[in-house]
Amino acid sequence: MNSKIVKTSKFLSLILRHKPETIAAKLDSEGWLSIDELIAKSKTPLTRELIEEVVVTNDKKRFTISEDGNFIRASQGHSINVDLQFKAIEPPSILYHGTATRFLASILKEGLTPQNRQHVHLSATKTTAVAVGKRHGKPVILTIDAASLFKGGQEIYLSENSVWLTNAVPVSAIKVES
Ligand code: HQG
Repeated sequence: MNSKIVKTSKFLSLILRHKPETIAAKLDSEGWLSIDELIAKSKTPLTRELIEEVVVTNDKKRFTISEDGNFIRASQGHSINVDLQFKAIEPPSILYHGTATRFLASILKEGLTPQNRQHVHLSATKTTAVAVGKRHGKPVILTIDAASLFKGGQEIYLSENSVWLTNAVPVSAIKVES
């Protein structure tokens, strides 16, 4: 991806997941922002073509454009309070969470909690989990007993861009990969 696309993707993440107030914009309750408003308020040069290119080429498909083409939102990863109306579905029996070794003691004491985001993020593959963990330091993979969470009635969601999400994971459902 070229640097203009990467820069725009990071800008969209900031506005659509974390701080829309940076450009004095407000997301609706489901996280949508009008594309015209985004372009008008953005301080960096933004065009509809550039936005569409970011949406289509984004490695993790982080953003979605509404069916009518007028709105954009992030598919997951928010720290602000939005309701993406996820539907709970049955997860694979095992999911993975990549984290850094420095967080292990705390995680094994209190379980996984969303920290600054709305959900705990889980992956279907170890490879993704390693990449996620590396962002924080020396990676370590946790195996999550998603089947037992599901059987216990806990809601687990799959975002449009295939990230598994849940509210928290208790210590009893976590194993450290050796
Ligand atoms: C850790 C990226 C101490 C947790 C990725 C993680 C993902 C605890 C960190 C998405 C803890 C939070 C999310 C506890 C959890 N004590 N540490 N009790 N519970 N933690 O960035 O999962 O590129 O908010 O293990 O692909 O790393 O942004 O979450 O290390 O899907 O699209 O607290 O971000 O996607 O860090 O990553 P994050 P994450 P994007």
